[in-house]
Amino acid sequence: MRNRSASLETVGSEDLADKMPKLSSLLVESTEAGQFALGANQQVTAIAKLSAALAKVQLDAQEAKTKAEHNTNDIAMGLKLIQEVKLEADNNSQAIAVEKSQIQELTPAPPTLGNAGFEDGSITGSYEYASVPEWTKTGGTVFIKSGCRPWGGTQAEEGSYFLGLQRLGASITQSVANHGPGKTYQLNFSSAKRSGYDDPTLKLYIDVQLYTETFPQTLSTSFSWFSVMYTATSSNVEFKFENSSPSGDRTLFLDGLSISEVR
Ligand SMILES: [Ca+2]
Repeated sequence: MRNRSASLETVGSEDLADKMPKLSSLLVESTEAGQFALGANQQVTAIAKLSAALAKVQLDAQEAKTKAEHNTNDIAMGLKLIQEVKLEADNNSQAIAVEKSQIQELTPAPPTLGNAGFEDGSITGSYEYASVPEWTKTGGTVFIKSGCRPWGGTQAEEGSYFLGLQRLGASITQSVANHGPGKTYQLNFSSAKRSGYDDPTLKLYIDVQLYTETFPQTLSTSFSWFSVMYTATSSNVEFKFENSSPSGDRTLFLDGLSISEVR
């Protein structure tokens, strides 16, 4: 669950100890998962964990207060529980009471393509056939420096490099997490063709579904923007760009990929 907590926004803060006796007892008795209700509509599943360090540090005091911040990975539904607990130790027993709880809503990190502008993978001053970090590739994938003469002098859409898928079957694939199931997104990319060669065609797959096999217009040797809408069915969505041209050198240029949510 990487990139889960990009930022925190407080949506509620109140003394919930009385409302969560079950959680309080869980904190004392075990580290098992507990499920409890918050308000009328919110159901939060939390694994109530107190770190060993917290207990060791505090339990030798007669009374101590501290704040326990639970691992965000243990909180379902994008909510984070922060609790202020009081730890008391007497001769025979150790007790932990929840004094104050605060619920924070995690703002999930947006789905983001890695190496989306192909700036990572080569430092060539002209062009270089290479694997593409963050992507799984097949066939001829070539990093091309912006303005490189042997590739027609095309300027990168962004940064210093763009990627060429040289022939039929050349492809790059990447799975991107952090989508909201059921939400609609737009995949944006910029594309161009190699100067002096026939037009390439593109197969764009999103979660195995073929979205397009040709471009809506003849590709230019200068980059142009394209976009495709899709609806996520799970957090992970796989993107595959594949050169589907007839045989011969019909290099397809890609640069400036991004994902934006459609609201
Ligand atoms: Ca670039």
